[in-house]
Amino acid sequence: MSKPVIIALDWDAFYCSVEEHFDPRLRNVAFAVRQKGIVCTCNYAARALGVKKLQSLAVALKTVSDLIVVNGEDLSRYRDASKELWMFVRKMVWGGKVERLGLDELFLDVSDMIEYNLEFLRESQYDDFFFRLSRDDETGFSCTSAAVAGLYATQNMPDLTTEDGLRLILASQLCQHVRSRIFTEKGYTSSGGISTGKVLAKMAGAVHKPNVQTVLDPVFASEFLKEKDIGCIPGIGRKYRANILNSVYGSVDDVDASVDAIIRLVDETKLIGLFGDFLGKKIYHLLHGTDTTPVNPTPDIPTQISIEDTFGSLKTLPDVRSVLHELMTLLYERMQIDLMSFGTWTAHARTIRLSLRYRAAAYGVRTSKSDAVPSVIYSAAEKEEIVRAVVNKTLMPLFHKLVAEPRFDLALLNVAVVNIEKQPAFAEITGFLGKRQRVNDETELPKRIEFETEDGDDEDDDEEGYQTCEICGQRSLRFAVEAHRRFHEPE
Ligand code: DCP
Ligand code: MG
Ligand code: MG
Repeated sequence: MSKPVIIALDWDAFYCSVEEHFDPRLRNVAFAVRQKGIVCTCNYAARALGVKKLQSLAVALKTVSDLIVVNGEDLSRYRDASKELWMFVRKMVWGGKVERLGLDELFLDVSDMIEYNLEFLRESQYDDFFFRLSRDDETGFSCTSAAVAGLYATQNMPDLTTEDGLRLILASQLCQHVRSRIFTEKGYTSSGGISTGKVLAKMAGAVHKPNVQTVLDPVFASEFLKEKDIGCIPGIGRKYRANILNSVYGSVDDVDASVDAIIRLVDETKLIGLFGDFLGKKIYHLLHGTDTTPVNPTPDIPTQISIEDTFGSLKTLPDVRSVLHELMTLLYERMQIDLMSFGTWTAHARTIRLSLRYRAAAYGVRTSKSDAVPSVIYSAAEKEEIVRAVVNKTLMPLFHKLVAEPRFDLALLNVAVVNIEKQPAFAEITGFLGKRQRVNDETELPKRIEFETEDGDDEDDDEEGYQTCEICGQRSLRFAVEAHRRFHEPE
């Protein structure tokens, strides 16, 4: 069995690109998109001037005093653009094997498209040939197998003399074609990564940005990974990084967190001891570039949407309430991404479920209770109000039904919506991306948002109540910080 061929796409400065579609004059200026006091992203012109993603707005304005700032708190236009781009790309991939990750990333499993086209390449004696995008008609594009389209992640290009190398070279041509169609037909630039797994493809795609694609032959995976901090491997992240470093060095500070160092010190057995069988093996493969998690095509409407968090120990009702508030906020945002199109709920979830695991319970043993999804979720009320209502009227009562005793000690909370049905009234709505908003040249660019911050150097704690954990860097709402801090405490 040959290895799968995966393309990862990530839209460049995504929220900025969406804003530029609404106001094309933004294309020519440095600007940032803000949410609360944070620059959630900025365009590449602003990055060239020193503005950074996820910087506090106060700091960004110190760097570029006349920075244009656009309010990005209403996610609906980003959600709609994201969905439209996903649908567009999905039509180009056989079997619709496209998985969405968040709003701006896609994984395409193009293995069978590449396999089929390898034959035509052989027929053409490994010369220029016609890449067929369809089995039934003659759509496709001319390409050459002699060179990689785009750049490569290490010093070496894929080996043209091996079948795996050839597959990646064909996939790079396909990726180029897909990206160029996205640009010409939808007006979005993207960065692409091409490899034999999702994680390697995603990491390769991040090497050269923006509007560039990068190939990584897995033969060079260990060379590619060896100097990287283990925390930048998607799927490891800060939490597991801290666990690994603490177990190896007894500290997370001033230690060698490179992949090379860690794989010398930690073998598979040790990782299984730290994280359990499933996660331990997964982390082992992530560190060795051999993760084989398949592309899981995102359905039009998911069967369930679920958000959870784990804790060292969660013991008090106020902590439970604050965690539920955080989880419900994330769940509501996910529901909006997955179940809304162009401002309309195209599907409703009927049931909401709260699950938990006691600290003393065996791994995988959960208890849960469900209730009807309250109608407030689909109302026009503000997010904060909706979340508060669901926590108070549905989730806390469910929690009390699940946990009758005054003393408890929890290791996991999960909130999910299930029983998701398409709204019968929903008719296909065509998108806005093809249309450019008419702009009156007389109108001015968006005014800089007047935004007062206490003198802006304190990036750790913003006035909206977020605080950054000094141990792992996670941003939590202030009321959740206590619960989060306890997570770091030794048991
Ligand atoms: N985003 C956010 N908060 C975060 C991370 C991202 O609101 N903590 C939003 C803003 C981004 C979008 O998600 O536009 C996609 O995130 P990326 O990390 O892919 O960043 P960009 O697409 O903006 O830039 P890049 O060109 O680096 O991919
Ligand atoms: Mg992006
Ligand atoms: Mg991204």
